[in-house]
Amino acid sequence: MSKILDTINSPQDLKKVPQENLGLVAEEIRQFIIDSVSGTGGHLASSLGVVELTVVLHYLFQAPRDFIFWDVGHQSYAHKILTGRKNNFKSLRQLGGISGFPNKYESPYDPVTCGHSSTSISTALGVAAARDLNNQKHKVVAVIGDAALAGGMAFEALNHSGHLKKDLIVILNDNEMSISPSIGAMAKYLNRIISAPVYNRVRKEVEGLVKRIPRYGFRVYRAAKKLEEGLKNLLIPGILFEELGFRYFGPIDGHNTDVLLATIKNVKDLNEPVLIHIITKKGKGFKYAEDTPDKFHGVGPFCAQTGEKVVQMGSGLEPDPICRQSFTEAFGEKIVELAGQNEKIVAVTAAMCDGTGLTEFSKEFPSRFFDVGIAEQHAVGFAAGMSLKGMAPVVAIYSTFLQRSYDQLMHDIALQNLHVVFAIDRAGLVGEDGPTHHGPFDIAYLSSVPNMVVMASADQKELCDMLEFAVGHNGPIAIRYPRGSIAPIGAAKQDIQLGKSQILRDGKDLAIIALGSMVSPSIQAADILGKEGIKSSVINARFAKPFDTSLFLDLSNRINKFLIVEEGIVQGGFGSNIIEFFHSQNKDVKIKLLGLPGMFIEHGPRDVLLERYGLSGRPIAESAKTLVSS
Ligand SMILES: Cc1ncc(C[n+]2csc(CCOP(=O)(O)OP(=O)(O)O)c2C)c(N)n1
Repeated sequence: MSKILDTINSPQDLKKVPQENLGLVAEEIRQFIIDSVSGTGGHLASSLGVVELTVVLHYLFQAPRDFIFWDVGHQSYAHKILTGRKNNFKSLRQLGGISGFPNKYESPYDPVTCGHSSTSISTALGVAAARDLNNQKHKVVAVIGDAALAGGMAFEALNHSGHLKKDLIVILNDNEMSISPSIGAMAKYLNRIISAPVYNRVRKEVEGLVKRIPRYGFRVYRAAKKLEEGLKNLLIPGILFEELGFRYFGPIDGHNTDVLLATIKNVKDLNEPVLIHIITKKGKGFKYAEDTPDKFHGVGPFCAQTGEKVVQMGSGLEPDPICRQSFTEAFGEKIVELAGQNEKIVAVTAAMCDGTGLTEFSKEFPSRFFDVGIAEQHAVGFAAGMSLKGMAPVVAIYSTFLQRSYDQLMHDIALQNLHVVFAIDRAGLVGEDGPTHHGPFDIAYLSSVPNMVVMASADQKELCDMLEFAVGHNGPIAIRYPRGSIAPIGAAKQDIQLGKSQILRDGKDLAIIALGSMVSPSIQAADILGKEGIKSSVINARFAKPFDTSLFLDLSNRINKFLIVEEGIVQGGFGSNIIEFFHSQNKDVKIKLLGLPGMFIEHGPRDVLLERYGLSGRPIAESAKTLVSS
C-alpha cells in the first residue's frame, strides 16, 4: 500500500497534505524511524517522542526561512526525514553518512551543528535579536526538553529573553525524562503544572467567559486577567515562565496533531516571548522504548519486533572475545570498592549516571551520590564545595561535557588547589556520535590549568590503579580514558607514582612515548618494527602533567628520535609540551608528534577513525619508520 510519506521529501510537500492526515504522516514517520534505527542504532526514544511536534512545526512554519532549533539535537530524526534526508536515512551515523545530530554542513534546514544541551534558547534569541536589527520578518523556534531546560545556560537565556521581549517561541518538550528520569526542583515544578488540572480548567472557563462578552470585553478581560493571576498564584506554586517574561501556554498533548496545530497556530503571531509546554512520551509508539526509555535513549542496532539488541559482525559492537570490561564498567566497579573503604568518597554526575558507570555506586551509597542534572558547571562548583569540607569528590564526566566547566576547573578548583578527582570518560574519539561528542581537547585544556595533575590510562586495570592513586592524592587530579575497552597491555606491576612513567620496551633506534589509549597500538607498532629489525623503546607515559622529565632526559642521552603518540589534538597537547620541555633543556632531539589534527572530526566507527588519523598499530609503525630513516 502506498504511503503518504512516499510523497514527502520536503516541508513544501508536507504542506500539501490535508490537515486531517497529519496524524497519519506522523505514524508513518514513526514506523520509518523504528525500522531504520533498528538497523543503524541511534537516539531512538527522544526522536519518537517529538514526531507529531515535528510534523506540525514543518506544516506551520516556513523553514529554513523560519529558524527551528532542536536542543541537543538527538531528537531531530523526524526533522531530518522531512527535510530531504529520508532517502539517505539508512546511512545515519555511518562513516560518510547522515549525522546523528543537526549539522549545518548537511542541510540548510539545520541552522547549527549541535549535540550539547541547553543551548537552543540562547542561539534562538540571538537570531531573533539580529533579525530585528536587520528589519527582517521570520519566526524563530527553540524546542527544548525538560532536562535541558534545567541546564544553567537555558535559564540564562530565558532570563535574557524576558528582558529583550523578542518575538521568540520556545517549545518545552516535557517527557519527565532526561536519559533517566529528570531530577531537580525544575522537574518537580513542571510536574506540578501538569498535575494542576483545576487551574487549567478554570483558565479555560475564564477565557470562554471573556469571549462571550462583546461590549465590555476589554474591562472584563482586565478583570479576568487579574483573576487569572490570582488563580495562578493560588493554584500553581510559582508562575516561573510568566514571571520571566514569557506568555505560557499549556500543558498540551504533544501527540495530538490537531491540538498542537491549533495551539501553535493561535500563538505563533503574538510577537512576544512565548513558551508552549507540551507533554510527550519518550519512546512513543515503540513498546520497548516506552517501557525502558533509558535503554533506548542511545541504542545500537536492535530487532524491531522484539526490542532485543542485535550484534552485527564487523560493526565494532560484537561481544568482546574475552568478555573484557569496558573502561566505564571498570571505573564503576572500582569506585564502589574504594567508597566501601573510604567514607569521604562522594560521586558527582551531570545527568550521566549510567553512561559514566555510577549506577551501582548510586545504589550502594545513595547519600553519597549526587546527580546534579545537565549542569556541568555546577557539578564542578559543587564538588569544590564538598572538597572544602574534606570530602573526596569524584566527578565522573565525559571529556566533551567537561569543556563546559573550564572556568570552574580554573577558578573554583585549581585556584584553591582543592582535592577533586575527575574521571574523564569518552576521552578521544567516541565514534558514531561525531564532532560534538568526540573528546580530543582535554589534554590540551587540562594541561594549561595550574595545580592540575593529568593522567591517562592504558588499560582498565591501570584505570583502577590510577583511581586509587587519585583518591589518595591531595589536589585537583584527572584521569582520562577512552570509550570501550583495551586488551590488557601486559605490563609488569609498577605502582603509580606522581609524574612517573613506565618503560615497557627497551630499544635503541627510537623511543615511542605513548599516552593512555595509545600505549596498546604503540606496542603493536613496536612489534611490527621489531620484525623489520628496528628496535624501539616503548614508554607508557601515564602522566601528561607533570610528565616524567627525568626519564625523558635520560632517554634523550641514549636515543635521539622520539615518537610521541596521544589520542588528543596535537596543538597544545602532551607531545607539544614535551617539545617545549626539550627545547628549554637545549636538547637536540628529533621529535615527531602523532595525535589528532586540531579540527572537528567526523562521525564513524572509532577504530576506523583511529586508523584514518594514523593512530593504530600499522600507521604508527609507518610513522616510526619514516622518523628512523630521516
Ligand atoms: C552539556 C551536555 N551534557 C550532557 C549531555 C548528554 N545528554 C544528551 S540528551 C540528554 C538528556 C536530555 O533530556 P531532555 O532535554 O529532557 O530531552 P529528551 O531526551 O527527554 O527528549 C543528556 C543528559 C549533553 N548532550 N550535553
